Amino acid sequence: MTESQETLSNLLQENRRFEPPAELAAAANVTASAYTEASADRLAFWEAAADRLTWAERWHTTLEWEAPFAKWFVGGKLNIAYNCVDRHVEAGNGDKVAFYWEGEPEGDSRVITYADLQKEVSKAANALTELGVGKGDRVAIYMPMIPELPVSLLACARIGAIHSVVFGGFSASALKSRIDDADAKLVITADGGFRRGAPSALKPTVDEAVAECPQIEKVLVVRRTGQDVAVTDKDVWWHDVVERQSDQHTPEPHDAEDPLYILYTSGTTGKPKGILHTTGGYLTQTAWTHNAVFDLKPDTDIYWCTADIGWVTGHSYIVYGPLANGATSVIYEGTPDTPHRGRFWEIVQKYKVTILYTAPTAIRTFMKWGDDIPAKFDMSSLRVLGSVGEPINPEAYVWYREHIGASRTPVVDTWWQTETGAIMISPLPGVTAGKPGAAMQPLPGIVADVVDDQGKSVPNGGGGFLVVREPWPSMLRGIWGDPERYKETYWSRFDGFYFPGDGAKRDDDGDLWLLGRVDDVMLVSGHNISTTEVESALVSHPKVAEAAVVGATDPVTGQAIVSFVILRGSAEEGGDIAAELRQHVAKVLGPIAKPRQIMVVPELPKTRSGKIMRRLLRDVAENRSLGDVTTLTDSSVMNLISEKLPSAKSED
Ligand code: 6R9
Repeated sequence: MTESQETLSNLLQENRRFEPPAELAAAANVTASAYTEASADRLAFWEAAADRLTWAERWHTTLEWEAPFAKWFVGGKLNIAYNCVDRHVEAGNGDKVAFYWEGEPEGDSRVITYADLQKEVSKAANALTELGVGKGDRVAIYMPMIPELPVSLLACARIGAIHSVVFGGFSASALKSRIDDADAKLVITADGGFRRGAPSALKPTVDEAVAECPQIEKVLVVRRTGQDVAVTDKDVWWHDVVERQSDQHTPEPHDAEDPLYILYTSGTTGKPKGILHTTGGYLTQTAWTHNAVFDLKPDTDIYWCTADIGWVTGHSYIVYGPLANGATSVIYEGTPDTPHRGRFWEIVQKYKVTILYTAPTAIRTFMKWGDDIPAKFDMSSLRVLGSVGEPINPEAYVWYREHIGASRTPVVDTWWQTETGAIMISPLPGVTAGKPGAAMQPLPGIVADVVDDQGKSVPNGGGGFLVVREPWPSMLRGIWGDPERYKETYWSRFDGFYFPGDGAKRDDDGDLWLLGRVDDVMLVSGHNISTTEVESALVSHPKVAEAAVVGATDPVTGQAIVSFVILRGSAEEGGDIAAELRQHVAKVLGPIAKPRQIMVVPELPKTRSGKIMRRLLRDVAENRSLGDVTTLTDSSVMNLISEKLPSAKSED
């Protein structure tokens, strides 16, 4: 094979290995035999996973597959809220804590048991019915991270209404377009939430959106901050309508393929896609993976996923998976630096958190803030750490394991998407010898592969496109209202395979490494180089906390690598840091991956869920005017970066 035919270069070598702790391995929920069982009979494996749930009626057909449309557990009936709440109360666990809720203002906390949750969800379900919401109706939810948010999701699920959660940081026009696309009839919101030490209003944004959405009949408003709000004739207060309801409600069984929710993902361009998830398969896989990947022991673990419920990670791993498993979870309303940069570790210490699930962007921020901050807290309760959202750079993985997990805890790097509904590729903490930066192997029951541009599997040591070869229970059932776009987006690139849009490599041992979006891959002198590998090489330098790289047009090499780096708290910008980092990358990955340009910046542009937005950095690198910045967490970041440009070092 000539170099120009290679699909994606494999440059990064990593030799560190972390065996599972013996104690964890000996008591693990899932052992290596799960892989052999699932490969011997995949459908029987998923049937056993579905049997962990309580069904009102058993399915007659495990899978109906008319590519690309899947139906799982056909004929089965169950109620998701019953599975997540009532059945635990019936089993005698009503006094068990479902959520330790921690508000951002210190001292503002609530403890919610499964019995409390059953009452709250029943009242909310009764209120939704009174407000005219029925099975199949769409409900838009635009809320801060308060207990009424999971209660609202579960109340919708209980009555068979379809929720569409819109992240509380989105604009009025983003909210309006999502209300319109799903044709929602009710909005659930709050006056505001607490963020960065101050009340942050939500209701005015809802008012602006709803003013242009005649299909919205009512807006149900939780009083959280006590801010002044304008009251419109559609508004009803949660404390008026929900509180007076009966706390008894009989859950109806729903069909396994009844819709559960829509969640919009923006993708890189165009109109947001309303990803549709259904009932039986979704709960089966979220519950199974939560039990397996985090080795959840519901009687003793305290589990904390730091995502916002507005993202799929919050749907699957704060609400549905953990509750189906009867877990005790922490929910935190606010930001990690309020009122101080040790807030997360203070929460771990306070609740004796045993399992922590967070994102690489957060881990790199903690690295930047310095090792001394987590060192001040007692985090000896932790036993499993998870990562999701972006590739985790090997150095960030090792830092996480060492400074948060005291070099004891396994780190599970979990790859999945809004579309996949649940974790697809991940180590198992009691089975896998982890490699920093690798998601390792598809979970039992998942058939994934890395292929070249012709759809042929690449050999060990090769890179290419990640695909999923067989349907899985929690897969998206389509894009709301647009089956053609569903086929085109996910099923047209490789015949018969699901294409998630990510690049990956299979290392010499056959383990998988995720290499970022294929749209971001750089073509340098005929080599396809992933942004992830160059970023990880930069982050492996002791002075670098975070890095983003993009390809910019270059007269000689086609594209050249341009890097943006944030230095660690302790590192000084002085000296010729650019030359030092360029040399370092050349040493780690080889001269082909040496960046043309390195810019030290104070911040990087991120989406509201914390993923680096390379598209905007490409505009900067190519001296173009900036594209759409409305999905940025903080649009002033781009000004900070542009101001730094004159000091950018360009060589070669
Ligand atoms: C769960 C979630 C999905 C995209 C996905 C990929 C990236 C997520 C990752 C990862 C490498 C991981 N991604 N987890 N890349 N390693 N462990 O993040 O869903 O917001 O839909 O994003 O995120 O590029 O395709 P979503």
